[in-house]
Amino acid sequence: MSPAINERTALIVVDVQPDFMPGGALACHEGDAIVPGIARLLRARRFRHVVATQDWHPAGHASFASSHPDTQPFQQIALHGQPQTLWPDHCMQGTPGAALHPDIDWSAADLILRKGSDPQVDSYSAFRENHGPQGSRPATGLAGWLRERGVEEVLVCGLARDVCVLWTAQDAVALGFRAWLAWDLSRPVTPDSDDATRASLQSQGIGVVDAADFAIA
Ligand code: VGL
Ligand code: ZN
Repeated sequence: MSPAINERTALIVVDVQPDFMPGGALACHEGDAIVPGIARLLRARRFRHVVATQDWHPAGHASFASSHPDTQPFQQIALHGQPQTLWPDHCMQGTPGAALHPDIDWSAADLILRKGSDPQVDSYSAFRENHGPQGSRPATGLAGWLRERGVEEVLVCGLARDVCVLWTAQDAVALGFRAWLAWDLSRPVTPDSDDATRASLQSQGIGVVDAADFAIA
């Protein structure tokens, strides 16, 4: 099955930013391979509602290994009582690596949603931040934005497949939307994560599609 793309479907393009490209501060495996396909998809204007997210951290962000003494990138620590992977410094506000990818024409994006700007809290999902000091996951407002526009179904693509794309699709379902992940328009930050990602998607009722399944002539 693939999504019936209509006025109740939104496309969510997650974190397609230079820092997640090969050679970038937090490179995704083959992250650049998705850029032409996403550029085509936006150019085709198939979607009535398009959201682009932008990872957008202040210097000294709590998700950076450099903010915690005696830690290394990709190590896990406990933060606000939850496991937190520490990352290299990335997507620092206003830097070229944090820009929306310059090879994509973003004109079709109705909403550009920045996330991760709370210095103490990471934010993978487009819908809710990670756990904060209060224990809850603060909403970004995206669910309300989509609902007020009548959206019932989301198609998620971008980076990273095993982190922000996955969390966004999972939250979409938890918040009552149908969700699909565009597999060939996403790439992981951890190369051997695909089996675990597919298992999570399947167990949560998130469909997997390729761009060809909703192809544009
Ligand atoms: C992401 C790790 C840290 C992502 C963002 O976009 O998947 N991953 N910040
Ligand atoms: Zn980040």
